[in-house]
Amino acid sequence: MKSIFIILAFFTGPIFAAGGGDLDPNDFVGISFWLVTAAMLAATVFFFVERGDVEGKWKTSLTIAGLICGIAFWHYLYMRGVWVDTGETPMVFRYIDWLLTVPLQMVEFYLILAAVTAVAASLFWKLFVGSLIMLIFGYMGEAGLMSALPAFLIGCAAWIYMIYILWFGEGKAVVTTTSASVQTAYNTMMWIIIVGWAIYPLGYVFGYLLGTVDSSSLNLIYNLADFVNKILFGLVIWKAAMDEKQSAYSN
Ligand SMILES: *C/C=C(C)/C=C/C=C(C)/C=C/C1=C(C)CCCC1(C)C
Repeated sequence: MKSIFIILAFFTGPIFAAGGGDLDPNDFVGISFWLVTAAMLAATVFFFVERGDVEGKWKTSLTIAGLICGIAFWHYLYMRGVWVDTGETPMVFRYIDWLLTVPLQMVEFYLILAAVTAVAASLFWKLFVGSLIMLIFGYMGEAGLMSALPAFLIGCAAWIYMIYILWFGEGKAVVTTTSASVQTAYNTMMWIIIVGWAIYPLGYVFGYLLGTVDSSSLNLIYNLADFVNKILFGLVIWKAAMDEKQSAYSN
């Protein structure tokens, strides 16, 4: 019953969203906005419905995965509108979305660890500050508040710092002692942060660092990146929860 309300709420959401109803069939960037919007909605519903089917300690993680995709869905409705109506990059919506969803992904990392072991809150705060620095400098570079290249390099340094913390720092030390499914989830999330997240700076390079500003490449690559990183990230957690349930039954 509860899930029916959730599904209804998400299907009525678009009524309140911005315009941009006329999609040009040749506008492949606009179409990518449209596709990712639909995928985010589907993923949101999926994570909220599946939440009821996993063990207690995974429930909050799936809730957060659903929130991340739901927040992105909401922003994509508007981003598509800006792109279709003006042909311009919906930069402010994009960064507001990231500012909300990236810290939530850091909460996910923290929860996965906290579900199985004692983990210092400082781990979360380091990741949180790292992600803020990465996004603030990315924004300054894109908005022209700072030269594109130095802003990019500082953003990359913050990203690498986060990888370091998770791979060699507190994160790694704790996860070696935990259950197999948690360990697999953690490692896969690590690879998403390294390989999946690398798509974003790639978008920035194509968008801003090759001479002229190329908003088509920028938005196309960012849309692909969001699709991979938000949906896949949640699916990894969902799969770990399912694997653990399976092995509990077979014991
Ligand atoms: C759901 C949204 C996510 C996971 C957004 C992630 C964004 C990034 C990893 C952005 C990275 C950037 C750099 C590493 C350098 C500066 C430019 C950015 C902000 C695009």
